[in-house]
Amino acid sequence: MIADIEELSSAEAIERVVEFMSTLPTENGWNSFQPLRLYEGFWTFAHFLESIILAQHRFKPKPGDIFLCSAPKSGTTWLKALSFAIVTRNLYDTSNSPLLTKGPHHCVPNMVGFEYKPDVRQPGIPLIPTHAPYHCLPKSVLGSDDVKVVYICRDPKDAFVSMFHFAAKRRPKENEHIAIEEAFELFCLGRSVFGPAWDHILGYWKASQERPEKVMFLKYEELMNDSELYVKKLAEFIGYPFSFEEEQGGGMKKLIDLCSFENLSNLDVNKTGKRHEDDDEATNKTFFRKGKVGDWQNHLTPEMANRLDNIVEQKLSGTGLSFELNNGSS
Ligand code: PAP
Repeated sequence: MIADIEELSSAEAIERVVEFMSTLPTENGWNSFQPLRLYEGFWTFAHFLESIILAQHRFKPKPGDIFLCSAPKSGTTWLKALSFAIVTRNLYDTSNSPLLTKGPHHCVPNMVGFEYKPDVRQPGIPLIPTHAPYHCLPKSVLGSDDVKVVYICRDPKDAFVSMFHFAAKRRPKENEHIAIEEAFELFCLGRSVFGPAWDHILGYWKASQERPEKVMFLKYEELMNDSELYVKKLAEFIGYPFSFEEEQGGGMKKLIDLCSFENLSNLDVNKTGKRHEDDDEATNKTFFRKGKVGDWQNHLTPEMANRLDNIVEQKLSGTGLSFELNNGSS
């Protein structure tokens, strides 16, 4: 437990957090070069954790802030693109949106490096994305009536498969990638980035039940199945509702098309662009693979799928949440 870092200087706070992180349980995750640390019930990498802990204690919300939350590989890029397009649609149309020339992660950067930036928000854009579990959001946000939280989740089978491919692409070339069976075993034990996946989902699900006016819970599969319905709900929830004219005149549909997997993944910036200046190769494209519901069927055996389904079903039992839509047929 770390305490009393609210009033310290940035440098002192960072030092305290780094020192604290070195005391946390640490295990190899899916590779040996990026160990996972266990913090408040979740496994994650040190570079994520440092920002999460600092923000937990030191983040100052502004009225109108919107937190975009997700477990990795659950629709973060899509939610960022949609939310960015929604809140900036009075500044840009679909022919000059920054999304055409910058990746969604560039338009809406993560909170990583929280303490080093003068402001985590892009000028005029109240979107703050994070993979933090609900209970690890900034304390000032958990108690705030001014901040809205949107969470997107995805069937853990598809999220696992997506994460497995992502990790393979991002590993240093000299490192062999973990076998899918081994990664799956760790995932089922909860040992993955921001795992256990089901606890991440449940934290936000419960919060959305308790505070529906402040916490919105979306599913990747539902967004895919009926984009118009859920994008309309999203825009309303974050306080940027579509007008009747926008809805009927095709403005909303155009925005959905701009943010679709097909459109974004075919833009040059998302084929050859880098997320950070210091990346040595094109990284934007690693955020676009297939963009499908049910791709797990191509990578998991029926036994693996049953095992994960059973774990998730057991954990979600009695909560009112299920992934029944996501059987690969929707
Ligand atoms: P992140 O957590 O690292 O930011 P995230 O965006 O949550 O990743 O997940 C990436 C997945 O979303 C990929 O899924 P796949 O591996 O199963 O294909 C990616 O293809 C998918 N994705 C990215 N953009 C979109 C989009 N606009 N619409 C639908 N799916 C998308």
